[in-house]
Amino acid sequence: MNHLIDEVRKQQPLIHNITNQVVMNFTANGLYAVGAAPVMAHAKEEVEEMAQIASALLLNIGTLTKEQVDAMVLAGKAANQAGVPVVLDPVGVGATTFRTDSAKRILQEVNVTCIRGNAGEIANLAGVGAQVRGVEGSSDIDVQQLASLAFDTLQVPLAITGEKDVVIDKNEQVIISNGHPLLTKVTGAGCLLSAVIAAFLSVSDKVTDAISGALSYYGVAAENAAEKHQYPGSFQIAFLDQLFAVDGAEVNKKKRITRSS
Ligand code: ATP
Ligand code: TZP
Ligand code: MG
Ligand code: MG
Repeated sequence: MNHLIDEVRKQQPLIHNITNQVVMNFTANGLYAVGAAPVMAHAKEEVEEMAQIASALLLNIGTLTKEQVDAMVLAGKAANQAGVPVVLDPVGVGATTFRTDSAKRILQEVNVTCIRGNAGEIANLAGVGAQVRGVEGSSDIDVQQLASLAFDTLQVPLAITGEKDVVIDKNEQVIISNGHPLLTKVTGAGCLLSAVIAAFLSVSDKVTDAISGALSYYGVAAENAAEKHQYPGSFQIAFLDQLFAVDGAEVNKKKRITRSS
């Protein structure tokens, strides 16, 4: 079966990003490397129009303000009306009340297609045991059990990423064990991943296939980059290069995925 990365490259989807100030440039370059077209648009005066012409919308609360959260809700509702998939990256949820309340507000007002976060963020969103320190988070609960608990509470397909990634919806749980620890030394590795998931969602109707396809592709690119570069600076550049270089055949060969229903 063809891997969805090849379909992303064929369709070159336009990804509307309302994202944080730390990762905007990395996200735009990463989406270009993947084969998608990025646009960053945050103003409340234009987000609805942009979301409706986009192939997918990313909402990332990494450097949120009240005005930006209002814009995210406007964009999300417009995307919902137009049938455009929406990804939420709840950066730092649990670190402050404002972050937690804002992510919950978005989930209440917008029909989100996928939530992607680390274990601490997802555990906080779901109201189960979690530690979050700034934008980094973990949970004491086994990650597969956490995924089930979080899905039961949130009722939104989600991806919990870390050493192994877990994707869950109402039908199945998928585990992807590609990736490399150097990704944790590059700021925005998670944020870009959420934008890449948005691109994959725009070319597939099956949500868990889109998310796990994005995760396996992203992990293989990181593994390739780490074969040649063991320091974060050169790894970051090599990773962008590998996002560009890796194709579906290579991902199909190297992906490590297990499924349970
Ligand atoms: P954090 O802020 O806690 O670093 P994040 O939002 O940056 O979280 P990560 O969970 O680090 O997101 O996920 C980003 C990518 O890094 C994913 O592809 C994930 O599989 C990969 N990754 C994270 N930790 C590891 C690890 N220890 N080994 C392999 N891959 C990892
Ligand atoms: N501070 C606010 S947003 C941000 C930081 C450091 C980027 C977080 O990126 P990621 O992808 O979650 O590591
Ligand atoms: Mg990170
Ligand atoms: Mg993150």
